[in-house]
Amino acid sequence: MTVLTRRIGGVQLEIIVADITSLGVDAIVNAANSSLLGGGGVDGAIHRAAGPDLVAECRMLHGCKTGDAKITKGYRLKAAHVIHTVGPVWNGGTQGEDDLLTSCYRRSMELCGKHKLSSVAFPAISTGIFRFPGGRAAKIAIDTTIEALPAAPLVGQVIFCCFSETSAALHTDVLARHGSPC
Ligand code: AR6
Repeated sequence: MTVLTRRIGGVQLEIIVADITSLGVDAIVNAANSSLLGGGGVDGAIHRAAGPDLVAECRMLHGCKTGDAKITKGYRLKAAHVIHTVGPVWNGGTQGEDDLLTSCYRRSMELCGKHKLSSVAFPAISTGIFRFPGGRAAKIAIDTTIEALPAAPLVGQVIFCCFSETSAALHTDVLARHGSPC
């Protein structure tokens, strides 16, 4: 379900409520852990939908630091690629959590640029098992992604794929202040 669509230059930014594993975009972003070997939440759902070849490729990546991102193929997913990023665990906000979450979105967009991707979908990184406050995370997600659009010049569609109406409302508050209606 599409909640809000905005246009910035040639880029369409959308907030939707959906299961990210169902999306046929160039890349879906995974809120992974530093092992990259799977887990719960959206990470578990992506690995289940992609099948066992995904974890086999992930094993060859030798993990990922918090705030960084790595790319694999999408295997049985409709998405051609998965960008695995590791968000921070929320510890009250004094352990560099904002900067690390910012880095997740920036590094993911840089990978979109490097691999010449044209569409990408993000989940609300760190806001589940890692307990990052949803409103604070939504502002970082949208502001950082918009700032990073020049790093991914072929991207024409960015989806913020929320898993609840509450999360979508938090993202809508932020995105409504940017760009123009479609
Ligand atoms: N589609 C879209 N969003 C989803 C889906 C889905 N299928 N499933 C959950 N979400 P979380 P984190 C939302 O916990 O907080 C794993 O064990 C969810 O509602 O998946 O970054 C990893 O291995 C929330 O809004 O990720 C790590 O150990 C958002 O996705 C750890 O969890 C992120 O929630 C990462 O925790």
